[in-house]
Amino acid sequence: MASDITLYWASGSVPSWRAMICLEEKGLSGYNSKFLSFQKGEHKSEEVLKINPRGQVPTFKHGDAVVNESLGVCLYLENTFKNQGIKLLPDDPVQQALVLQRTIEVDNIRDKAIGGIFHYSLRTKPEDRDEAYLKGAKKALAEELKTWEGYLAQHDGSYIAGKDFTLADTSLFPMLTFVVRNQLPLKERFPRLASYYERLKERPSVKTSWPPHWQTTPAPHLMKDA
Ligand SMILES: N[C@@H](CCC(=O)N[C@@H](CS)C(=O)NCC(=O)O)C(=O)O
Repeated sequence: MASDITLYWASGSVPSWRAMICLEEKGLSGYNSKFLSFQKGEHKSEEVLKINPRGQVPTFKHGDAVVNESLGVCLYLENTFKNQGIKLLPDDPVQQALVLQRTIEVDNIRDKAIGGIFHYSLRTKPEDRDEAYLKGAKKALAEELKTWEGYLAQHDGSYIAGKDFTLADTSLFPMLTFVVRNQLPLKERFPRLASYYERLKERPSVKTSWPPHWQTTPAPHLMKDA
């Protein structure tokens, strides 16, 4: 039951958003939603550290079951609420493997966008930034997105692992939104990804769980020239 579930999450956390989309897709929108403020350090509170020693989000509880990795949370939800809401993992082993592959491959975008560009830019003073490094990092991100543009071409631009919405979309969409928010010119460079983004952003599970501060606070234009 949704009321037995608690999700600790933070606004702007891509993995938190993935878990939230999965909860919505599985028809569990009545879960206990515990918003944590990074600014106030609430993710390091005793309540969170007790069940997640890293003090990270998302942190998830369902009765006595505790799951801390966002992918673990989504797989747990799919297995526990198999016959409820949207089926996130197909039964066919070949299709399932593709969905899992795409789901895990999203880490390549994360490493390039968040690790390679976002964290570097925010943690390095403008005068200390290595512009040649940043240029290379942006090129690597653009190359990565080209691969995803190609994936969409294989499926007539519907969903990222085929004709149905799956776990892979719950992983890709939040990450893609992060990139769009940082002003990467998706429409000009990656038209299939751009129309995928436009379509999925209207999905009810996505709209209800959109990170609140992303609706009100602009991001630095870190990927404008990627
Ligand atoms: N692999 C984890 C990543 C979790 C993670 O890195 N969460 C970040 C926010 S996006 C966090 O809580 N950072 C605070 C910290 O590490 O202290 C997952 O997918 O759930």
